[in-house]
Amino acid sequence: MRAQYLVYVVTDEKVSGGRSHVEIAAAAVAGSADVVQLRSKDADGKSTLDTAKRIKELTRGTGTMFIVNDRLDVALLSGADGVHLGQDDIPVAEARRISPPGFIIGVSVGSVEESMKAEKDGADYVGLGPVFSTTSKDDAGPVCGLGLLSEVKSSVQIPVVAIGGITMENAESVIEAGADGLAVISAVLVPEDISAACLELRQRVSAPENKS
Ligand code: TZP
Ligand code: MG
Repeated sequence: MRAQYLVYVVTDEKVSGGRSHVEIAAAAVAGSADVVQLRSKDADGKSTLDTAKRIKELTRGTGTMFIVNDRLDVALLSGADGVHLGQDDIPVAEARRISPPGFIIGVSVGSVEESMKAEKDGADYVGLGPVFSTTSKDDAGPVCGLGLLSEVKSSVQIPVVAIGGITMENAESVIEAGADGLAVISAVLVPEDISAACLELRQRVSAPENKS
């Protein structure tokens, strides 16, 4: 089955009101998120691997894919569905060489050129951002806006996941501009009920006949 990226939850313990990566992931699964990405910037390898293994267990057999940010080693050792790589991480082609068949590799991009290169190198999807300004990533780089999102969408065949400053209010505009997925931190981790926020985000971008 083709991978879905529509509701793509990125974990972040700094904005989740004390909830851990594992708790966030469990809530995302309960909220039928398509993807949960473990993004643990400060923890050491040992504890990141432990966290990843626990998230792998709770996503197993669900409709939620599990992707690890940055750490290909952790992704492979935990049995994750994929890895999300930045421009300065291990190149896609090298990552592919040691990954199992069907392993998902996503790449962060900020331009049409980077998107086309990621596709040529064999990425399964690109993560374009920040589409809007964000307070969740200090070095997020310049805002792309919806115009660049549309340009990227028409330049590559692989799914385009938008990230950065996406809210319940602007989500529909991001999908209208061409995004296949909405990667979010604060929009779903700040609310008290993470699962309900995941469901609401999906609802906001569903076809009118599916909206309640
Ligand atoms: N990469 C680009 S922007 C961003 C990341 C990880 C942060 C997104 O967080 P938020 O709270 O959804 O703006
Ligand atoms: Mg990264």
